[in-house]
Amino acid sequence: MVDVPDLVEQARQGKPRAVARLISLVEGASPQLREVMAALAPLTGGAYVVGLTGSPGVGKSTSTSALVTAYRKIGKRVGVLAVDPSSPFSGGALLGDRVRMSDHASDPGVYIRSMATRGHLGGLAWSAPQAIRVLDAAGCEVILVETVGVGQSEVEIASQADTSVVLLAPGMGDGIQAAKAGILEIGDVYVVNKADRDGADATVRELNHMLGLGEARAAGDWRPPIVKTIAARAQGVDEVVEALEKHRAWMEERGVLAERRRARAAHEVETIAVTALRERIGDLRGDRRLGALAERIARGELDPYAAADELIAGITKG
Ligand SMILES: Nc1nc2c(ncn2[C@@H]2O[C@H](COP(=O)(O)OP(=O)(O)OP(=O)(O)O)[C@@H](O)[C@H]2O)c(=O)[nH]1
Ligand SMILES: [Mg+2]
Repeated sequence: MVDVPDLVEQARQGKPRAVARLISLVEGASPQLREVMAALAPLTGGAYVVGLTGSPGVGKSTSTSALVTAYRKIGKRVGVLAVDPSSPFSGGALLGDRVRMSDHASDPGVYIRSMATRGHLGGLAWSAPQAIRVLDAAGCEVILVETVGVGQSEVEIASQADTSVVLLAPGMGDGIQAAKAGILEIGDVYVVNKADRDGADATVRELNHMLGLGEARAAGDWRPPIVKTIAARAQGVDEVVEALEKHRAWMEERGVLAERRRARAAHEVETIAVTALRERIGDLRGDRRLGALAERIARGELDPYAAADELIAGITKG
C-alpha cells in the first residue's frame, strides 16, 4: 500500500519520483487511484494542455522536445506525456524519444514520461487524462501530450487537449492520411514540419484547401494557423509557441477554455463510468444473474432490452 497523502504532497512539490510513482498507479489502474484523484483534485487546473498528433515519424517527438526548450526559455515548468498505444518497451520510436528527450533529462523544470496501458480495459482514453491530472497537480504549467494520430483513442486524447496541434510533413500523401485518420478536423494549430524537404509549400496549400481556410468565417471565429517548421533545427518553433499562446488567449477571451475544460471533465467522468460498468458486466460472465436472464430470453419470456435494463439496474444498485 502506498502512503497517498505523503506521495501527493511530494508530487505537489514537484519531486520527480513521486510523480513517476503516481503515474505508475494510473497505468496499473491501482485501487488506490480513488484516493489519489481525490487528493489531487484541489491541486489541478493550472496547466495548459497541448496535444500534438500526426502520422508516425512526422516529427512529433522532435517538435515536442523543441517546444520544451522554448517554454523553458520563458521559465515555464513543462510536463511531457508521450502516449504509446503499445508496450513502452517495444519499438524503436520510444527509444528515439528518450534520446531526444535526454536533452532535458537533467532539468528539474521538466517532467517527461511515456505511458502505455498494459491492457487495461479503459485503455488510453481512460488513463491519459488521469496522468495529465498528476502532472497538473505537480505544478507543470504546460503539458505537452504526444499521441500518434492513428487509432480512435489516440485521436480522442489529442482532441481533449486545451489546444490541439496537428503535424504534417511534405510528401507521402500526409494530408490525405491525416484526413482519413480523422485528425484534420481537430487541429487548432497546424504544423507542416520537415520544411527543409521539397514540397512543404505544396503541403501548406493542400492543407489550406482541405481545411477550407480560404473560405469566409464569422468575425471572431478561430482560424487555425499553419506554421512551417524544421523541428530538427528548432526552426519555426517560436512561431508555434506564438500560435499556441494566441489560441489560448482567444479561448480565454471567449470563455472557450472553460467550456473545453468542462467538456473534457464530462468526457473523463463518462469514460470512467463506462469502464466501471463494463468491468462489472464483464464480471457477470458465468454469473447466475446473467445466466437466469439468458434462460428467460431463450424461452421467449423476456426480450434482451428488458434483460439489459434489469442487468444494469442490478449492478448499479451496489
Ligand atoms: N529532415 C527533417 N527531419 C526531421 C525533422 N524533424 C524531425 N525529423 C526526423 O524525423 C524522424 C522522426 O522524428 P520523430 O520526432 O521521432 O517523429 P515522431 O512523429 O515523434 O515519430 P513517432 O513517435 O514514431 O510517431 C527523426 O529521424 C527525426 O530526426 C525536420 O524538421 N526535418
Ligand atoms: Mg515520437
